Amino acid sequence: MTLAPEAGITTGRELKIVRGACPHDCPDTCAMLFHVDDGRLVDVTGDPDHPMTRGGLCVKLKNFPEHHYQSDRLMYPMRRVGPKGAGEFVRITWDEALAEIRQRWTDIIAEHGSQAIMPHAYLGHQGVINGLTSGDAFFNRLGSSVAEKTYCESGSSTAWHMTVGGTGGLDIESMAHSKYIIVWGMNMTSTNLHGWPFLLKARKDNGAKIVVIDPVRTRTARQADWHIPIRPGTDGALAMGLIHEIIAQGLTDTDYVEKYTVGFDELAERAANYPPERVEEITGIPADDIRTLAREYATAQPAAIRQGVAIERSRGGGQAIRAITSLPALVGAWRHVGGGTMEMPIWEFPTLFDKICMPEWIPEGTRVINELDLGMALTGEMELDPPLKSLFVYNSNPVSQGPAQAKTMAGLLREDLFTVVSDHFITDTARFADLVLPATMQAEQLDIMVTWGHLYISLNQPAIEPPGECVPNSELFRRLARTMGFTDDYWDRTDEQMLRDFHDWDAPALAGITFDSLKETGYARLNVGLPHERAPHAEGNFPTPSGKCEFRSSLAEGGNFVVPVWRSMYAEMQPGGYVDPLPDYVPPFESPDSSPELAEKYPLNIVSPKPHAFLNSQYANAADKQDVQGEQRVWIHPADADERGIAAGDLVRVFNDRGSFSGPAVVDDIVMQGLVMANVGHWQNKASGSTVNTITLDRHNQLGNAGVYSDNLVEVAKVPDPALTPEPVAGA
Ligand SMILES: Nc1nc2c(c(=O)[nH]1)N[C@H]1C(S)=C(S)[C@@H](COP(=O)(O)OP(=O)(O)OC[C@H]3O[C@@H](n4cnc5c(=O)[nH]c(N)nc54)[C@H](O)[C@@H]3O)O[C@H]1N2
Ligand SMILES: Nc1nc2c(c(=O)[nH]1)N[C@H]1C(S)=C(S)[C@@H](COP(=O)(O)OP(=O)(O)OC[C@H]3O[C@@H](n4cnc5c(=O)[nH]c(N)nc54)[C@H](O)[C@@H]3O)O[C@H]1N2
Ligand code: SF4
Ligand SMILES: [Mo]
Repeated sequence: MTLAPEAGITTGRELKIVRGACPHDCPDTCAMLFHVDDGRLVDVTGDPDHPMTRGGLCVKLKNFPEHHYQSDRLMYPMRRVGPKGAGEFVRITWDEALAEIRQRWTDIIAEHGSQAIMPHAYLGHQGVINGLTSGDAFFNRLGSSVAEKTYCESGSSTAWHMTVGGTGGLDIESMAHSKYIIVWGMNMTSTNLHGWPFLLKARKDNGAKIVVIDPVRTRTARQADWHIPIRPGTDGALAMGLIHEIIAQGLTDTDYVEKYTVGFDELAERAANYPPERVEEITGIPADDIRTLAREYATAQPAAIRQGVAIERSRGGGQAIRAITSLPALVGAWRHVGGGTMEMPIWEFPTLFDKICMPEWIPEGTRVINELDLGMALTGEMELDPPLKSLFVYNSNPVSQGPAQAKTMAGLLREDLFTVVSDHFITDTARFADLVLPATMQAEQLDIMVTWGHLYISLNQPAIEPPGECVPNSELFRRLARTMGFTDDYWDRTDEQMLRDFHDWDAPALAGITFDSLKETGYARLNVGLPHERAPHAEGNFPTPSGKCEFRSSLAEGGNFVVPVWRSMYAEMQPGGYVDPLPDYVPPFESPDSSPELAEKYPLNIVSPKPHAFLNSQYANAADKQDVQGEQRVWIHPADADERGIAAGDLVRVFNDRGSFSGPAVVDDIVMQGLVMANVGHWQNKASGSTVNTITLDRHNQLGNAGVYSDNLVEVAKVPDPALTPEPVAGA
């Protein structure tokens, strides 16, 4: 929709405001207004009327127009001219780029078969036609290896589905009605900024207590009423301990449990193994605090739990989330508006992922390779027949965001690997490409944004022309389809037609909402009840096989399975694997407790949470965002620093057998003793070489195949003479 701005009347220039929505992998999915002056994007503001956005964008999206006009933006297809990894490219035409792709892929397919090609995508863009799944139909049609995408939320979503089914759960806006709120493993004031005011409102209006469970005294924890530091990867023990205490103190809602849950007796028996004293030993949380938390949580109804993604980032993360997701049913919190728990409400959106992804095009027997295994897959550590000969990366930056950074880079250096990367900039991954392709940004493209943080659907409309020869992912895959000779109707549709076809507009959640109405309003709340009256599980109604909250999961009987994030993945069932029917504490792969031998060499745990001023690795190449975020730093507790002769500001090296990175030390007790913290997202050329994921283990958590970014041991040492020991940068 184009509004009529008053300013346009006097100047005679064409001034317009176009409705859009933030493209990012962020729970807030803000409604935006693109301000355009004579074809140039001059401002991007938050929509003041949107109940979540309320007129404000975050620090990352401040200066969003400049992101579109950043001088190092990719505008044309480019071909590598220097050695792999050196980042030297020259401009070519789209025709040349597509012809080269056709030639290389045709040769690879003839010699090795199409499974020698692998796509790699994640949530660089979150839209329906440009996001996570935008290339799936193309690659399924090509018969490439299927890429399993479990960077984020797959552990949480698997646990969630096993326990309460595909429900949207508690609405963040309903939390304004809560009386007790646990923010568990989430740094909301950085990562869910527009959700936080609902918690503050609950505190102001209802005297709600806000509790934060986090190994770090984050900016969120500092604003809470109670910060409970916990050793990373031990949330399962705390949740089992809470279950134990709720039962032991006689605080269960027996009526709710009887009517609407399955497996209480077995859960109680399991939880009996977790008295507070044992949980204290595992988690580092005093036993009395565990008792108090259990009592307060059970009795101060409505009680809410906001679950963060960080809980899943350890070996037992999925099991921990099953235990946490069991808590509201145990105390009857779901009875109330503002009670229950929130993982992500994405499951309420009637997006037709099978129409988008076309899983029926996957040739029978096609192998699945998990994206987090990229390093292993490229270096031959994982035995693959045929080996991978080509990688197509879009919407993702695996060198920065994936585990085992050194291994991934070693794989990308392979001369016989044909790598294509579509992106906005020459990222740490694009640096290794043979071809790079330029992608559009949000003000230049059409898309529908669903979200994992609230219950509004939004339409992003293009406001300006794409610069140079940038194309949206939707068009990229249309071009590739034509290049590879695909003639299916799928590729004939315009972006608008795709968006119309990819939603179930007759679904109850979309009652009264049409594509055309979204053109006018920009966004609309799904028809799932209003925040002040919505209590979806007041009377059970869990979308599980039993219709109840399943403490004992019936899905576990099918063996290990991955609930597809956004229902877009194909490795859904991996029969045969044993899955515990009940939640439990599963110790981390790496911690002083669970791997004492390794801890002799590498005694410190590390967490690598989200940067405040970057969105994963995006914006980390912008000077104004770097000013806010600072460089890649290493937070360490004063006692641990003392032991190592480290003073504030010293350059330190963080290392384990997988690699090392370095940065100045921040000596501060905001991190627990025994823990270091370094934010993910920095670019290698801005940090001193490698970045935090160089130390990350490339294994998966037990449920959902998620990554284990919080499950790593390291040692930290002062760098004696920085000039003598620069960090290696592959290819440079
Ligand atoms: N500013 C900003 N916002 C973002 C993003 C960003 O990059 N920057 N990324 C977006 C994305 S993709 C996501 S998934 C979300 C994630 O947002 P969050 O869910 O907030 O996740 P993280 O920032 O990874 O970690 C949150 C907190 O968990 C703590 N933590 C780490 N390990 C553990 C653990 O084992 N147990 C417990 N209890 N706590 C632990 C960390 O110290 C950190 O403070 O944020 C989104 N929003
Ligand atoms: N150590 C550690 N590692 C982590 C995490 C952590 O907390 N700690 N978090 C994990 C999580 S939760 C996530 S979600 C992942 C995120 O991993 P990624 O999704 O890989 O993260 P981004 O940095 O957002 O990279 C996306 C890339 O897509 C590009 N892009 C954006 N829009 C478009 C588009 O429209 N078209 C194309 N072709 N490209 C586009 C961006 O420029 C960027 O380079 O990282 C994971 N890695
Ligand atoms: S990144 Fe998140 S908070 Fe920032 S503008 Fe986008 S949706 Fe809003
Ligand atoms: Mo994420």
